[in-house]
Amino acid sequence: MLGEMLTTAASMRRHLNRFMASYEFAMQEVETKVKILRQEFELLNRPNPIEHVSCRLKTLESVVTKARQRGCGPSTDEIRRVVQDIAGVRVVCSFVSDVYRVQEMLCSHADVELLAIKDYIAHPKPSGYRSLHAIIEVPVFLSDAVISVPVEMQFRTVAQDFWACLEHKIFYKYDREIPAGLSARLQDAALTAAHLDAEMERLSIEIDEFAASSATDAPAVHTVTDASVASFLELLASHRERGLDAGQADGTRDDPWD
Ligand code: 0O2
Repeated sequence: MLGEMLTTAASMRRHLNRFMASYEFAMQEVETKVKILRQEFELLNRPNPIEHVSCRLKTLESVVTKARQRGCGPSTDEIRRVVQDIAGVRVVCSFVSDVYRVQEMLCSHADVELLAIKDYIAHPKPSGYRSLHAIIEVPVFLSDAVISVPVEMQFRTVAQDFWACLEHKIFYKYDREIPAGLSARLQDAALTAAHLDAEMERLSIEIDEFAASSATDAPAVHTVTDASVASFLELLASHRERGLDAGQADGTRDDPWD
């Protein structure tokens, strides 16, 4: 009897480890997507809309608590379907327009399925909370199977993030019952943050317009240095020389870099 229980417990542990690992892998996949996007902007010398990215995985205990609250049975398939924020990736952007742009870029990847969107920027929560949430599903390739794993993505501006992090701390400090006076001040602060976002975006647009009107040349791609252009030209010259040696004296041979 005891032996049977131990075997069951061991197999349950393996199953739960695998279940939680699938979220860890999905989270890493999504984080990599954000990092690649960010690096692409940097490499191409384009203004980077992503300020920072962070990830969090719920503990198994809080997954179980949430599953219970949602009336979920003890099946991991059911929990996967019902509790969709076990893995979370937060992307903090410079401006509100970037929030929507980055969300669209990431959610349009061929391997990403968008399950739900909650726009708390267009429709802030009564607390004042503003963020764009997307529940997505990504494939996770395991040794013997491919599984679709949901990840909750939160997209917000730096100002919205500052507000949400502080409010979150206060929320827990007051054991989820923030006094009315403090709530009202937090709502005011959320509005102030929204005004700040709007003003910073207006300023940024004006600065971009000014830069565009006074620009004399297209920005150089920073990885292509003068030295690397020079070495390419040398290679081209030596290629031409070899072409002549090989009997292409008429110079009609196609230039591979043209
Ligand atoms: P944590 O610790 O950040 O994970 P749910 O919360 O999932 O049961 P719902 O309606 O599906 O309910 O989720 P919702 O409202 O979209 O919120 C999901 C997450 O958004 C929360 O996760 C918070 O991270 C964040 N959030 C939502 N509302 C507020 C708010 O008023 N203030 C702050 N600071 N954050 C908020 P968790 O699991 O609650 O917390």
